[in-house]
Amino acid sequence: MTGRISVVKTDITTLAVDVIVNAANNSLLGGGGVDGAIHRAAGRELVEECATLGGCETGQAKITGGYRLPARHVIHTVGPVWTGGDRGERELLANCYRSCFQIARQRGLKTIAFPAISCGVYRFPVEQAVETAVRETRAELEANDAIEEVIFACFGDDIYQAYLRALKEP
Ligand code: AR6
Repeated sequence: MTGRISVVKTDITTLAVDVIVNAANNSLLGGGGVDGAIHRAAGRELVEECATLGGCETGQAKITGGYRLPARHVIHTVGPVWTGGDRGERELLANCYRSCFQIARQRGLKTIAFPAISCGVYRFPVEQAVETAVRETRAELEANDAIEEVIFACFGDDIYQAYLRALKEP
């Protein structure tokens, strides 16, 4: 299973995969962090398509084209803001991964790259977020042979190391 999971230190906007995931906000109209980077690299057609989508609820996901990105598509998902863990944050984050995989399955997308959803401005504890990402990805790969590769794109060393640790766990 781990053979289909890669952890790389990279800017997600450089990846030529079927789809990259954006850690967006409920408006889907852009923002800072990875969201800002994806919108800058994709060009203004991306925000124009996003504006037709009517926003997105936390834990859900919506797909657009990739425009000037090397990736063919972008799945925009909205992670939870961490407020201590008693407002369903863990389940909402798991729902983000499930929603993204559901779209990938429906569209036949085989290579998918994730940023560390909610681990920046939304302040989700990194170890717990990474554990959720790995658990949901393993469950998907077990159930879905069609996905060829899942890449965890890490911007910082702390997140990169956290993924390596989580993937060592059975
Ligand atoms: N490639 C890969 N990872 C990146 C990149 C990049 N180019 N840029 C940042 N990261 P964040 P969130 C990492 O804050 O916590 C936005 O304003 C970053 O180091 O982008 O889900 C949205 O509009 C961190 O590990 O997303 C929302 O309002 C991870 O991506 C809000 O931020 C996520 O950090 C969403 O907050």
